[in-house]
Amino acid sequence: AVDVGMIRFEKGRIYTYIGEVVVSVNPYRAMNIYGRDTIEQYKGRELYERPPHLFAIADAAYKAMKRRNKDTCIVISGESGAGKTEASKYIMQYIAAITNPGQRAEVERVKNMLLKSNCVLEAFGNAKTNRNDNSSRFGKYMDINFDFKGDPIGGHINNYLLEKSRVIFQQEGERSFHSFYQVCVSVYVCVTRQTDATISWYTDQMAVADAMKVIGFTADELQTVYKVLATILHLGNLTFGVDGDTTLIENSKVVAVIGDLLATKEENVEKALLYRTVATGRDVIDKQHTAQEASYGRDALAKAMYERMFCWIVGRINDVIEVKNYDAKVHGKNTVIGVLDIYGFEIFQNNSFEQFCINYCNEKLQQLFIQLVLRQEQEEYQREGIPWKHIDFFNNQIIVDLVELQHKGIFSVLDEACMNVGKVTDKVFLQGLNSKLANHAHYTSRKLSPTDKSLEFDRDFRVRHYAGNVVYSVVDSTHTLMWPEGKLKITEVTKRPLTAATIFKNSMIALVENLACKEPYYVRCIKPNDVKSPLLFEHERCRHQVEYLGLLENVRVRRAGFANRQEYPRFLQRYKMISEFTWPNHDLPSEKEAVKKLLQGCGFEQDVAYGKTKVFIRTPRTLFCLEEQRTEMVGRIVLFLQKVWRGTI
Ligand code: AOV
Ligand code: MG
Repeated sequence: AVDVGMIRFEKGRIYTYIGEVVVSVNPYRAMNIYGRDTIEQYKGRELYERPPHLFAIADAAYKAMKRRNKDTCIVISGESGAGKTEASKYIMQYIAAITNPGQRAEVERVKNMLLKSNCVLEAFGNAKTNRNDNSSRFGKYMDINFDFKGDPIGGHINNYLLEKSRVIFQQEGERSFHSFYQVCVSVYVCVTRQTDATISWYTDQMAVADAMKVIGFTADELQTVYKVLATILHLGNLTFGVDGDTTLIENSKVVAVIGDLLATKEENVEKALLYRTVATGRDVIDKQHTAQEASYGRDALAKAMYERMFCWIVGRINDVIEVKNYDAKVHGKNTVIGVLDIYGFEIFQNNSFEQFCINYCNEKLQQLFIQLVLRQEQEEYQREGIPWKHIDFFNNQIIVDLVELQHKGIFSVLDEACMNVGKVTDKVFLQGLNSKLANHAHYTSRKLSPTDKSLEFDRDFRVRHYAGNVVYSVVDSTHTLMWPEGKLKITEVTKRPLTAATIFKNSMIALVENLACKEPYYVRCIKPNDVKSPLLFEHERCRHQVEYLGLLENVRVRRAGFANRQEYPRFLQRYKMISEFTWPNHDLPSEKEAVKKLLQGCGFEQDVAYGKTKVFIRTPRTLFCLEEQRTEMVGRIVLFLQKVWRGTI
């Protein structure tokens, strides 16, 4: 399978099907296969009528939605840098291109907004990492709503856990979110000499500002966004010291700048950074931070500001793309195509809470793939009355449980630790994990594997994920998470706000439930090498991905089953000219009987099975033969008609 992949990659054929799953290998170069002419080739076609392409899967999802009134979703998965975000954009472009033939102004407006939102979200939610120069640092699920005509009338974006720690810290070779460089360079380009790099940030910034204006952000709102970005940058310059018993800010000029940006007095900024408010009985008092606490607070503030701004931007986009004035009674059911583009599985030098969430998210999606692809397949054979023998999969449910199980899972242990902040340290948290998970096949730490020097005592634990082993560091995790996520009023006796871990877990469970009730289409992205090369197909690396993505089992299910299936009328319409029994018309009692007769006549009887509504074809070769014969016949028929026309017959 991998060899075939390599040959296809070298020939520039980056898409391959396993059944209805598209496998995509990142070409790392511009491909001339997304233009208007290609779109036309795929529009309204069946999957097997054209070479494999993202457009075909987008069309299949669209057709299913339109013809059968079903909500569908396209789930794009693969590790960091494999090409998910690019794929999601091509899919959206395709859907935009094939809809609204009537050019209705309102629909055009909606399409424009949906497309423009990508640019804005990427500016604020993507960053350069060591795995991908434009890595998504948030998860994104976008619903596109369609009216009864099949035209987009709105949408909704759900965003998942932004990797906000990036605002204050980046690993070697990485960067913060694009937005910071764009805003800085805009100032810079106006006052000083320009280089290619600055020009590119500058033009990006112009494009983002333009997209934001189109979406409906006012000039004031844009200014506010820039001020928040500037505030965060200045916060990063603040340092704290001590004088006797008092903690103080060493560079008070920065405080003045921040006060200016936030339109508040310097004293307020100082107070916010140097004190915390605590409730003692009925009284509320201000307690001074130590210098270290103050710098933790500063970082937490910077992260929270960025995250809230990001969520606010998503919210503003949702306001304008939300479906308005749709009356189901008049217009019929409003259907949905969901497109999921999340952060891919990743392993860094240092992996912390956020990598843990990202990788857990990928486990959840893998679980969904296993269930749905197998379930769909089995259900289809059952429904159609075709005999079927079960095929085994590695089931990663065990790893999902390791993370999310009540009372025993890693998130639960973390939540408990966060309940007792102050008393529970990172070390105690790790001990908690060790005692609860000592016997888990996918969990270990230095205490449990004393000879394993790759793990540090009191700092690391390792999870054997479906896609590889990842060592996570617990340092600062309880600290990072103790900042409450919900709204909290200090004097009220409130329930504990949910922790970031619980919020994320709940959002993932809801996401998977939502996807599971739609008809899913899959794009499985493969990263051919780690150096972003258009020429290099690293065999072992690809083999590994094929393995963990479950593609081999996917192929096996397909092999044991049938590569292709088509409803009888459709099949007959396409191939009837190759058989004397069916061309130009047949006199058999049903289309099913006609298809049987046709296939018997061609000698394909051994390679097919007849279901209740569909004919199942085992090997793709049979389909190719049918296609060839059809092409030949069409040629002959055309020739014949030409002769009739010229009067030579
Ligand atoms: P990702 O979304 O899967 O990673 P991207 O979609 O950002 O990965 O792809 C990474 C880079 O690969 C892009 O910036 C392009 O340079 C290149 N690339 C991907 N797909 C194509 C394509 N079809 N044609 C040409 N170049 C492509 V992450 O967001 O990191 O998980 O969190
Ligand atoms: Mg991405």
